[in-house]
Amino acid sequence: MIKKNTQIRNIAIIAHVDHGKTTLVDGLFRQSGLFAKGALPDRIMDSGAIERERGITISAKNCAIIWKGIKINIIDTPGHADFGGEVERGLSMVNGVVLLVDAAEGPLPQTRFVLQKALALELAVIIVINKIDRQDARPQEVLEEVYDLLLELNPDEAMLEVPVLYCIGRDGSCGLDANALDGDLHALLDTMVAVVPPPEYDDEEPFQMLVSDLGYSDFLGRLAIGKVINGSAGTHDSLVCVSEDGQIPLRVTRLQCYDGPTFHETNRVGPGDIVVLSGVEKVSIGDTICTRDNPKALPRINIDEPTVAMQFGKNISPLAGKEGKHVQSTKIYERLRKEALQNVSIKVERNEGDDTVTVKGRGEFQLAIIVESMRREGFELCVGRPTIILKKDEHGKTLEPIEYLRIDCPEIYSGIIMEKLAKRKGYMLDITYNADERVTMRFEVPARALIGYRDEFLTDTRGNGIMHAVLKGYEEYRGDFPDRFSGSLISDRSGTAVAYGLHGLEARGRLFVVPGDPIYEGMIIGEHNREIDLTCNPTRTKKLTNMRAAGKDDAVTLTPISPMSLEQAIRFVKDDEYVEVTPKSIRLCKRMLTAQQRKIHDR
Ligand SMILES: Nc1nc2c(ncn2[C@@H]2O[C@H](COP(=O)(O)OP(=O)(O)OP(=O)(O)O)[C@@H](O)[C@H]2O)c(=O)[nH]1
Ligand SMILES: [Mg+2]
Repeated sequence: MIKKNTQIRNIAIIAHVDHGKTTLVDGLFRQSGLFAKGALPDRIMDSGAIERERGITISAKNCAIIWKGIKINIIDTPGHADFGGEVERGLSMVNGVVLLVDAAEGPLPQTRFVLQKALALELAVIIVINKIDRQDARPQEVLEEVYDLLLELNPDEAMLEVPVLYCIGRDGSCGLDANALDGDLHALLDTMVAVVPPPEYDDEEPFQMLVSDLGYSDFLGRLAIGKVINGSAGTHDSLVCVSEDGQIPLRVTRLQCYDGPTFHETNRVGPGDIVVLSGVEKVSIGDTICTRDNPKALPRINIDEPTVAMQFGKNISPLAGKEGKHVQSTKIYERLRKEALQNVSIKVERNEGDDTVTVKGRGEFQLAIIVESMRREGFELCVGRPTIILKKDEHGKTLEPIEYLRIDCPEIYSGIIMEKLAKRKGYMLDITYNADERVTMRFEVPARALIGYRDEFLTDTRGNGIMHAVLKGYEEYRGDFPDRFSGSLISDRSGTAVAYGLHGLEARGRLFVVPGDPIYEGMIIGEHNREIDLTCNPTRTKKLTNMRAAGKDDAVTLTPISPMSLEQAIRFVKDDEYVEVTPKSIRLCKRMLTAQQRKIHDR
């Protein structure tokens, strides 16, 4: 018989990036009496080092609070589109979502993506118009926009009955009336309990748990995290993990449940709860853990396909091995394979013949974060330019993803933007002239155009432009255009960069190195003004004559350079170039280091 576990609610918080999900979870912790204000750092769920540094959520994480005797398991999800797989994974555990929408920005592309996923799973929705303390907040207009989006995604009048709350997540305050908040978050918690259905289970089925996340503890080893769909299990039970390639017997060594941002041990777990089970080493996300007598796999979690691919390989530079401790390609492959176990939206394929690995994911930012984690762990590696994964239709025609791109910027920059997007096979749809001499332009552009263009856009608009892209769909390939409309300045020898040599090159383009930097043959030391590559000698010193003293002539003044971030470097390199990444340095180089090799290849 189908029953309900009325003691539990499972809820995910979803939104576009930065709309305040993680901050709201802090507020919910405080409201439930877990922590007093100021007792903990802000955004406690952003526990990863990179998450804290960048102030963004990268992986979806579970936590739990007790509200009026009911346990609410909450999943804080990331809002950045590249981590969309994490949202899909998180939604596999819940019956309802809180859709946060920034009261000034309104619904943005990722709001649509996450809401679409939630509606497809028929989850209960609670709308929270957040950050109504913003000076530019326009809560009523934003609510209308959210209704429009809801009705567009699900044209059913019932959508207008969805509960709406107004909120200042940062102050831990919400209410039904935007002009009179309650001063706390009880209304949101009450709504969660009232609106989100409790998890259902079949009391005739034996234990079944769907693994939706993996963790690791030095003490307990691998942790399988997920929702108990049916039945119950206790510590020391003998169970089986049904994976894609067979059944793995296991004995439960420990069971834990979420308690605030951490967990507590328990002897028995029941249906509907989200639990942490230890005792199985070889487990993947999507596996079912169930009884040995009646092993029945649940449907695996559905995740959208990867859209971007990037090559990872060992560091080919002559400076390899000086700054990192893991340098061999087998180590790199092993590390990436482990990543794919934890990270449902990435796929890792070893390339026969050339010792490299292709990693496929949902965006170049997601892949850059993997590179960043690896360099912090002491890896050295080379990575190539991210490329968009193309598809073929049933007639064998090549298709590519096309994005709707919305740009908002001062009118004076509209010309250069139109010109650059036209060169990248983008079509303009319309332009509106707004107040304060700004324009809103809409384009359809190939996704591959946006990889390098984002950085140029920021430079071209002096940081005054905003762009948002959302996938339109796959269309016929629009033809080739260069990855980048400039060439590279390539060092023709190894040595050390010298002020005199660099000064002579400044007229040729934008330099990436400063005097004293180590240089090697094939290293890219700058961006050439023209479309072709130029080899040069950045180690050149002034010829000494017996007439003058050397010291005086070396005192040239160079234009200051801003070092490239890892993400900028990845988006900058062309197909035949690599980014060399070590724990301490980011350098760029040609895949073929010597001029001779490159010449032979070009013939
Ligand atoms: N004005 C205002 N700012 C807020 C409020 N809540 C959060 N913020 C700010 O919004 C920014 C983003 O907050 P987060 O909680 O990290 O947003 P998020 O939705 O978790 O972001 P991602 O997980 O990266 O998608 C931070 O700078 C917060 O301080 C609020 O109620 N009012
Ligand atoms: Mg967050």
